[in-house]
Amino acid sequence: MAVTYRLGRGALTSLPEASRPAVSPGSVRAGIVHLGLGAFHRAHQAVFTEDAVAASGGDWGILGVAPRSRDILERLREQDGLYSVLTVGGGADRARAIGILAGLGHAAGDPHGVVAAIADPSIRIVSMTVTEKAYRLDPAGRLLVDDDLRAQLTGQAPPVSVPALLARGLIRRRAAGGGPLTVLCCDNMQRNGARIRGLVEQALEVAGADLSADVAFPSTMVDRIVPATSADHIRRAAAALGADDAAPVVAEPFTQWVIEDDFPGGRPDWAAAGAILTGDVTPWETLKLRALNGVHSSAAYLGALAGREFIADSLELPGMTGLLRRLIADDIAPTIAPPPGVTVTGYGESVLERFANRELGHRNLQVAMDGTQKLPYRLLDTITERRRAGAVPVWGALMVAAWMRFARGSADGGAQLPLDDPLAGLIRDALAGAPKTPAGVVGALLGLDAVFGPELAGDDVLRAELLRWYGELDRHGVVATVKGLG
Ligand code: CS2
Repeated sequence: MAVTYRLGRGALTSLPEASRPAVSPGSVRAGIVHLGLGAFHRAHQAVFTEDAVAASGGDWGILGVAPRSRDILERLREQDGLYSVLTVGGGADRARAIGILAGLGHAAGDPHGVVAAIADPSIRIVSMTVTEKAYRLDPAGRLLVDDDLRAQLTGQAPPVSVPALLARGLIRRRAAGGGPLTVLCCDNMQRNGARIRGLVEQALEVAGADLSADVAFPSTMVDRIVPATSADHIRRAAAALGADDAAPVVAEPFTQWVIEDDFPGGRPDWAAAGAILTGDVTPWETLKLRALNGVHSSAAYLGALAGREFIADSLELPGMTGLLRRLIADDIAPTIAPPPGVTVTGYGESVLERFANRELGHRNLQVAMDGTQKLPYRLLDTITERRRAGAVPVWGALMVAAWMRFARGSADGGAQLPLDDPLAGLIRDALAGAPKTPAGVVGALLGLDAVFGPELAGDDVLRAELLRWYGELDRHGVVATVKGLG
């Protein structure tokens, strides 16, 4: 009988050669504190960083901090910080163990330990993938400071939130002469660097401090589809690896990272790992947020309403790819000046191919969650720009109407849809106080200032278009509506 090993340092020599980490685990000292140990970071930045260190060296190990969940920490601890990335689609499964984690931390359990790590002079980058909602920003980009956050910022409560960890970490670092630092946001938000700078400045102000000149906030565009790991993925990772792994992540073959090159404390040689270092990320991030994420969310809302489980199923609805192509060509493309050598429609085609990767098992509901946080960057910016140009973004409006139907909490067939969103309470209150007619629902949701803002809410042309689509979806359902459009 074959012996099954558990992934860990002791099992490395038993792994197939192609599955072994590119660096020797534990041999690389930490130079990066990363907040957010979720699947995306482990399949993206961690891989780029391991490859960069393997190519060019440097003390750039990652101290991975889980904000809340202890579960992932325990699994990783039992495996000496090792986990595998299972790449699926376009051929046989491939699993590779990653050994760049140099330590593990827990923000909820030991916030002061995380603050101390941020202040440590050997750390020169603090990066994060904590999802949009963790930044507590309003649509205008202002930090929402409530009593709880104020207490965290002023030292009356433990700094467990992301703004408080950053602010208190920077204050302590400055006092200790920790040296230059880069704060690197790797979440899907437009101008993510500038946004985090604004957030940190505001948080420091509340804490009675200011930002030292040697902290940089470059923007980044991150891209790799990394769905939640399923039991099937765990089995497949073990088969590809020849060892059991309790913390694998699954990803598509494609990966891309575009980074604004502003690192006063130095950085790993990410270019050697295939990242693009540039002076201006804006064309890349606009392209990605609108032509990938905007299209992803659209497919997710329509697919979920039609009762489909996975993104790949949504794409198979008759008319769907044709409709998404129209969204890209008619509404999104005119708002984008793409990077040199890239066309928006060509990019859109590659995106649709990636979404069709059935092996990923990417659930519509996963992409649909946190809609109020995602919609602004993904669809509403496109709509705002088209309206300012005097155009009617017909397809964009359909997608927002689909979100509005999704927010009601039931699919076309009557099945319940969970509303997993930090503003779920506000949405429910708004809907409860409105007539159950299309005009009632559209009006109530457009009135959510935290999502739409006055410009869109006051736009009668957009309101009429939303109402028209909402009515179509209400009368005919997604399947019939999409079939007639693609
Ligand atoms: C997705 C993204 O879950 C979602 O909202 O749209 O996570 C998407 O898979 C990545 O941004 C791709 O890089």
